Amino acid sequence: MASASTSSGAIPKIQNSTEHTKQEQLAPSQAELVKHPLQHSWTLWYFEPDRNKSWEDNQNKVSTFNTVEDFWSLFTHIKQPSEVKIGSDYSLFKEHIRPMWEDKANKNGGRWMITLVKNQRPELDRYWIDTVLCLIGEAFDSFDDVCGAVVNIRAKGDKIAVWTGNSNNKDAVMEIGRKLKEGLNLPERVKIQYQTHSDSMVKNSSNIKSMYEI
Ligand code: MGP
Repeated sequence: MASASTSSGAIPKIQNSTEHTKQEQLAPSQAELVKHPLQHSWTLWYFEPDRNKSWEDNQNKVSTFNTVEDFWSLFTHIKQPSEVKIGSDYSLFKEHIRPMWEDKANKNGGRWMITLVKNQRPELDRYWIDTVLCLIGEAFDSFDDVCGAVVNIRAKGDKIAVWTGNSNNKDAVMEIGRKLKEGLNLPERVKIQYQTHSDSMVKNSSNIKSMYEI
């Protein structure tokens, strides 16, 4: 940290109370305390793979935040996706939407999925944070259709998905897919697929025919 010196003016001269009002003197420290609000409150969930529990019971709420500062303090304290147990998931959803097909906000929806191959593990954390920033920074015009995002940490290849609320809102779905691809800096030749949750409920991800592709 740079050291403060009186000659540079970094340490302010003490003024008597007639020179400045009390409010002015308090202003700098109060400004430091003001947090920058996000448009929405978001909840981070962690799925811990435990065979003795149901899928739903393995979902644990980590924390809810609604300011930029609280987001960073949470995300710099938790383990990165590449550091957690294989079989785990992180999910970041708008508060009040549970990260599961059954939630009323998700049940008619689907997900844009980025499937990584095994040797892309070193890029996983960057892709995840860029996805999260697209969400909380509201990069999408069709933001109301966005429900949340999930990262699956898997030995067979990691996956990142953005979940949307209505798979029939084609314009919104396509806009979200295009912005996601841009936000992650994915080259044109890399394709991302949109699958409906109603298909995911009955098939595994590699056997599903995609509804859209970009
Ligand atoms: P997964 O964790 O989404 O992907 O689904 P994984 O492990 O890569 O497997 P694959 O099938 O995509 O190849 C694994 C399993 O978790 C599903 O088959 C379901 O049994 C369960 N599961 C996943 N999700 C997202 C849900 C959900 O929203 N609700 C419920 N009830 N079960 C789910």
